[in-house]
Amino acid sequence: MQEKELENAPLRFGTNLGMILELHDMYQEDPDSVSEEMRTLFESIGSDRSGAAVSNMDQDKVKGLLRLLDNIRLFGHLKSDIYPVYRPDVKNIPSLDFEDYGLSEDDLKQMPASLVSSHLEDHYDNAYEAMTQLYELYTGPLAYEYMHINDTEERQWLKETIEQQSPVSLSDDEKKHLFKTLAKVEGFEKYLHKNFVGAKRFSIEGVDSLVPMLDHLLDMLADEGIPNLQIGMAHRGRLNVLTHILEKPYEMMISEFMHTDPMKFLPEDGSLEITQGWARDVKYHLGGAKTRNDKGLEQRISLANNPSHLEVVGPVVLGKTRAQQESTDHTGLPEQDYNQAIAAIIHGDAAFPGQGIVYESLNLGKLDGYTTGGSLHIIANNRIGFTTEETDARSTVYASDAALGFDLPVLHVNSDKPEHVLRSIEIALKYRQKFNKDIVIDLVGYRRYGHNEMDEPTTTNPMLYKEIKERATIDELYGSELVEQEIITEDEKKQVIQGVLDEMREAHDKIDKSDTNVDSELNTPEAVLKGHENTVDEIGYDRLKDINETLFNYPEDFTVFKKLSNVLDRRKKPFEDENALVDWAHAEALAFATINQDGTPIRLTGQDSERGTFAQRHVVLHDPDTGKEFIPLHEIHDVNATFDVHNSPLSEAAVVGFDYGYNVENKAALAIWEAQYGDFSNMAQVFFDNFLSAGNAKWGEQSGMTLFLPHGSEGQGAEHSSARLERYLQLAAENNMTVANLSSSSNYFHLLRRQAKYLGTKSMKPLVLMTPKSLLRNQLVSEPVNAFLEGSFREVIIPEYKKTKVRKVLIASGKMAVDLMNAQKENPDDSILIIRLEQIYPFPSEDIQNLLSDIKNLEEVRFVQEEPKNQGAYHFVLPHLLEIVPEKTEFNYVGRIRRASTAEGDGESYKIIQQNIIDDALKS
Ligand SMILES: Cc1ncc(C[n+]2csc(CCOP(=O)(O)OP(=O)(O)O)c2C)c(N)n1
Repeated sequence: MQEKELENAPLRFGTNLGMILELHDMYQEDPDSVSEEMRTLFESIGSDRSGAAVSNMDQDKVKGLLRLLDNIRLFGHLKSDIYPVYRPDVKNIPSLDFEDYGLSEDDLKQMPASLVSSHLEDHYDNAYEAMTQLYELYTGPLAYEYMHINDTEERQWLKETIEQQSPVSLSDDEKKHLFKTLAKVEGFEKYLHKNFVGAKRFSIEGVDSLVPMLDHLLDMLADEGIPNLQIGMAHRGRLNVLTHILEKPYEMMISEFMHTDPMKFLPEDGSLEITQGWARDVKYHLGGAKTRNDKGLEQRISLANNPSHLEVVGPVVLGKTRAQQESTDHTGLPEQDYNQAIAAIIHGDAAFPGQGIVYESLNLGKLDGYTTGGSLHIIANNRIGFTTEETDARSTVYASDAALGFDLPVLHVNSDKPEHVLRSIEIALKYRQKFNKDIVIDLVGYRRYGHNEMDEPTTTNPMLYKEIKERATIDELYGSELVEQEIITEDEKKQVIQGVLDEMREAHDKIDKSDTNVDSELNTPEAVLKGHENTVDEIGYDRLKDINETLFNYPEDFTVFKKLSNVLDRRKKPFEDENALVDWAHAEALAFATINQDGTPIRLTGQDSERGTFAQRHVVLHDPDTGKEFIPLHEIHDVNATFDVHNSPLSEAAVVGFDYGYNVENKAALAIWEAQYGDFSNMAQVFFDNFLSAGNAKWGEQSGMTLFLPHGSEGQGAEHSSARLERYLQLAAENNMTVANLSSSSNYFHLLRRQAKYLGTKSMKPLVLMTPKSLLRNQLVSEPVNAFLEGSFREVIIPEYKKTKVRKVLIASGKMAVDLMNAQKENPDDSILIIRLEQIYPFPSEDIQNLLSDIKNLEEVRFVQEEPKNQGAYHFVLPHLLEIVPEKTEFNYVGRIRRASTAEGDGESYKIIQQNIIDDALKS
């Protein structure tokens, strides 16, 4: 016991060494003044167990040694050999020279090795030898930052793993394999550089050992029985990873440089899946998936499609990983197996500290709804971003420093020391497997060329490039090391390097230059154009009633909070009284239940989505006495699909990216993200612009992600009024999504069911739904049960009308439509017909045109909206309406004027302005 506590001492007290030393002083004065644990420690320092020498030793020397050891572990990385070129000038680093700790070589030689570390004691005769060894370990080409970690077990484990590792060394065969891999990585870039002069490829050179690192990761994943690797990365080195990790054939890659058809060379065995959209994308954004079987386990390696926007693919990859880890074919919550998949996210050194999405994504790491059991983060650190050097790129010493705040270990490794690079990924994976947490590897290298291969970096970064230009490439460096070690001969080295170039030449020669692959039509596929049909859905009364009853099957030992119980009990009424109505949230619960029954798993996330921002949903109940949770939807009969719901962290971007990725991987699931207020969704704009709306066209990446965006001007000011409907409508084209703003609870029910029906088909597409706020409880939106039993989604809701009476048709959506209906109810006027535009995109031209041509005395069509004229749907619907409004019929806009802000900041002004719009619209 005593022995163990002594062994752990330097690490367990970590950065609190100063405090320990103070306690030691107290102990010397009065042993009872410190805790028992401390007493045990201090007694053992003074005991014979550490050698009689220690008991007689000057206590200050012992303290000096403990301080030095602590500092080696804490700050060794600052003096480490992790920079192949251009060592930064880091000032005011704590000294790690023993003399500065009041110690001489002789002093250290008098002390036992066990004082340095228990596991070094058998290997070294004294503290001097052990300390020197420790110093070399912590300041070598692989350096460590872990002393900041709060969890003692983790810190202890890392310390032992780091300090007890065998020396970095490979067998001769492993060295040869590593050399060959590096030769391929380099040869690939060199061949393209020479043969496609000036073509952008974002060469990996300088951080080449990323590829052997990933290759080694695959070996280890096979040993661990993890079949899926999800990779996310930007442009840098991507072509190399595609070629050497996903084994995209050289012929395919070279075809892309020649603008010939790469698909001709797609392996026939189906092991490589490459999708492409009809609009296509540049080659360094394309992903793919490869099934490999050469590591002793069938492995699927996916590289996510990626837009230019740096780092945004990170959460997408996390979502994809989570989807692969979950089984969703049973009732209740999904079951997650961390060993089904792992994410490896490769970052840029300028982008990692610069882009906030990285921070948002790291924050997902330990959260119930988002964890993937730990991801591997690798910073491909070439020490420059475009032309910006580190001193202008970040305020911290390392590119990785943001990770420290998340209690993550960071391993810094010199990219030109490939054997250490392999060791780094070994430690990283072990840590992930042990603690199910993220870990960061900072792979420190350089960038051989400019940002792309056309740039001349000496123009802007002369001192850095002076060193880089003198640096030999890694195949040469490592090959020469092997020659020196007599593992290969100089001739063999040359042959391997030349062999890669020959192989690429052979592939190049197979490509027919005239076989051009230029498509200027870019036709949208039929299945996409076909879209979603509104077929009649027969639910049946008994089925819905059974669902509704089951929602109240609380467990016997579960108490529902009284106030809430009264609210929920109202949901019994519509099945007891035909005049009682099903409101929005009730309709949603019924939709979720039937969708689950039809076999579709559901995942709903968003800030406070379990309760609902407007206290409307209550999909998770909490026992007020025990705090226990209960999800009534898990009680529904005959369900073989999960219902999962999570309150999200206060992020929009990362969580949207995550759920987009989730749905891309698990296309059969209804993945819904809900904004707290739609206004905040623009924090995730990049995901709507670059993935949701365009992913299918660019990459053939289909998603059926659903967005719930509370929308509506209700006098709450500029920031609780608008989900920026206009943004989605501007992105809408080629049937790429559905955009809707509803005013009926049954229509909501049917739209969710329609969305679910198309999941997993070629016609699946995202749904962007403006959801209500005050309308959640508005009687005009609620409907009786029979509206749910049989029917289909209505893109336009046209009430009954008297053909000969109608003079004016008003078209409005959502809250505006309901406000108009409300006003008309008070002052009925059958010359004015209000039609509700529920689906704005695809625009239901035909339905509206049929109506307009049915009304013989039609004088005017008014489009009425609550959003300012430059916002909302107006600009989108205008050309559609102008096409279908009959020639002699007047067309007018009724609504707010053009405004810079979304809504009035003052509730009283809002009321007056809104009333004016209603009055104007209903003017006969
Ligand atoms: C969000 C975003 N902002 C700006 C850019 C333009 N850009 C492309 S690469 C690059 C530098 C990236 O540097 P780093 O992260 O170090 O990666 P490297 O290219 O050096 O591998 C910049 C600024 C971008 N692609 N994405």
